[in-house]
Amino acid sequence: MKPVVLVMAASPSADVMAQLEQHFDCRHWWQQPREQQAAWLAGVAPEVRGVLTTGIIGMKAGLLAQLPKVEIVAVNGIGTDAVDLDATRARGVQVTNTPGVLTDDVADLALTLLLSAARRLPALDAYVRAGSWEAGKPIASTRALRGKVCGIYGYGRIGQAIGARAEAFGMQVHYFQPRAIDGVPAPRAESLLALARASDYLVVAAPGSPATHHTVNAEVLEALGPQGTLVNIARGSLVDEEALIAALGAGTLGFAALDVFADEPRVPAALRALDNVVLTPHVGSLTVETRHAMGQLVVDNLRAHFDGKALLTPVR
Ligand code: 8YV
Repeated sequence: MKPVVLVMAASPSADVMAQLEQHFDCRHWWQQPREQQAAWLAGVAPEVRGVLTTGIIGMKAGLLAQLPKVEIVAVNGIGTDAVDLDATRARGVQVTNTPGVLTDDVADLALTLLLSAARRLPALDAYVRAGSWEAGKPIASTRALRGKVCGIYGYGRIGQAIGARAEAFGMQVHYFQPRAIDGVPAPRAESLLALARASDYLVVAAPGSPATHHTVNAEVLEALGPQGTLVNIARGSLVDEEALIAALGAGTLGFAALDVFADEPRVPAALRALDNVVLTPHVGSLTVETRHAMGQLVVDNLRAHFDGKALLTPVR
């Protein structure tokens, strides 16, 4: 008998979905109409042995408590901040994620956002669409990237991939994270505040956790300054969103380029109304290639677990 796996969200890869059906008895939560999801879940929960979830849905203690036979939670993403790891550990439930395979695409999106902010891409796009070019309306010059400081908050795999790309654009890379990294040429700032003071662009690439919650606060935003730009491709929880909206509105922060938000998919109307922002809907890893690779890693971890083999990418 195939193990019952609760699938919280579909993969865009048809091949991944076919493999899931081939190897597991899949129960698709995401296919249920919203108002029926709770009753449907109560019906399938007693048989569930594995869960496929996302970095955003994660695994809350409440859902875990409903799954008496669950053995493994496979996260289709790198972030595990939405998984109650204390609860999974207490139950002896294995957790896996998808490190490595999404690094390049997330770093590419960080640079896409940084460049969009630097060259004011949304305003230029609107200018052409509105016929302002033909009407001969003025266009403001933007600032070059070369020589500017790109501060990277969180200098792990993704942070370093962002650094390599920023250097290719002639930027100077500095970083901050609590633990210094040996053997990297980029200087480490003594604090996040010091990094913000030194940076023209501050890119957030640290994991979401209670320790990083709202660490990008009013003081850090003020230190980044009226000519500064905040880029966030990590988690909305790291940034005090109210302080960010206030700083952007007052012009004490120049610009923000954001892929992640405090309460996704809800983006505050006050943020959407600002013209010194560029906003994308949490799509750092959303390419055909990366979503396939992530889904494949999820399938491989689930198969390894149910075949009694070592997990490929366990979360410890
Ligand atoms: C995904 C992410 O969008 O990897 C992460 O932690 O936030 C993203 O790659 C998310 O997991 C949804 O699948």
